[in-house]
Amino acid sequence: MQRETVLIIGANGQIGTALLPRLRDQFGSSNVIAADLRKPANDSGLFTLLDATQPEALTEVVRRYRITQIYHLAAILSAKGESDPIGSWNLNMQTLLNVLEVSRLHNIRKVFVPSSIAAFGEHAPKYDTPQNAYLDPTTVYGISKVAAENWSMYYHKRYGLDIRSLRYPGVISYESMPGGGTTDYAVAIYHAAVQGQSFDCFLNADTRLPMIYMDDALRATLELMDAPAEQISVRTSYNLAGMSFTPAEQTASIQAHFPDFVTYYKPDFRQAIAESWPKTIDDSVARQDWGWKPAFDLSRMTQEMISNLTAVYQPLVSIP
Ligand code: NAD
Ligand code: AKB
Repeated sequence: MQRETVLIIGANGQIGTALLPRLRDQFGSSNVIAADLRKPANDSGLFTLLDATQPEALTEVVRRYRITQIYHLAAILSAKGESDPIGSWNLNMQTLLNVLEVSRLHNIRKVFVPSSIAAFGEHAPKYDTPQNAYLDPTTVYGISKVAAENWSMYYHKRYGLDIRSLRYPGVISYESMPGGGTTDYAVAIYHAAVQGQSFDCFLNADTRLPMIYMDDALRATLELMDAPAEQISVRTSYNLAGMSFTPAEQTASIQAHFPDFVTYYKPDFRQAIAESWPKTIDDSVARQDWGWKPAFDLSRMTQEMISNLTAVYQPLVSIP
């Protein structure tokens, strides 16, 4: 079997922080190289500084470590992207095109480039949004995801690149804070609850969105990447579902643990973004092709988030 050497670009982000240890378990620590704009504070594994907008720098890393697989996680997310549309487009597209080109020129065996529920817009059905729904996103982030899906398909068809992708819902995790998305509230709410604080939610109480617990998101990623190529029928990006809930339902699930917990609803510009996205996702193609099945529902996720964040905050709270 060929030895694999894996590069994770954007390794310090919300997903990279949690994916890195899983890839180290799978491939061995000396075969996984984390790359980002800044060095992580609490990780002593193999790391290289990399600005993935710079093609020569990316090529140098791929050559130096003899990379065979790339997980490309660097991006500007939906809410942050709206403060600088052209800058966000440039970053999202330049890093993607650099990854595609270096992969083509250096015979990278497998590439993972995530998409998002943000690829959908006003004319996709809001419930059970199908795999092949119309894609007319309202954010620059969503536009960049649709473009990335099409570029991925192009490199697969034209050059035979084995590139795979998931349309992640909002990912919820305790390992690190999310990086500027519309679904960030669904992580921040747990941090407030565990610290005994109330929570100001930037979406309305009844705004239903598709979400997924990090554990499920990572398992989906690794299962997709491990699936035999002939089972992959979608080379744009697979719909992926975990659960769907509203801020009010999430608040109620937290109140089962902290009865006094209160959420105040103060919608801002992110409300319009959330309303343009699906409410529930039909992921039947992923289920059929490579056997996807989520394990976490809202109450199980809430239990895990509270238990893990309590372990994080307890020592801090008890310091006099
Ligand atoms: P994040 O914002 O938390 O992390 C992105 C990382 O990329 C950061 O550490 C950042 O420093 C790094 N980065 C930015 N520009 C870079 C550059 N030029 N060169 C190298 N690194 C750079 O994002 P995330 O939440 O971890 O998301 C990872 C991927 O998954 C993104 O493509 C995102 O669109 C996608 N996704 C995430 C979610 C979610 O809920 N987290 C949902 C859907 C899709
Ligand atoms: C965001 O809210 O921008 C991300 C996503 C769903 O892509 N979490």
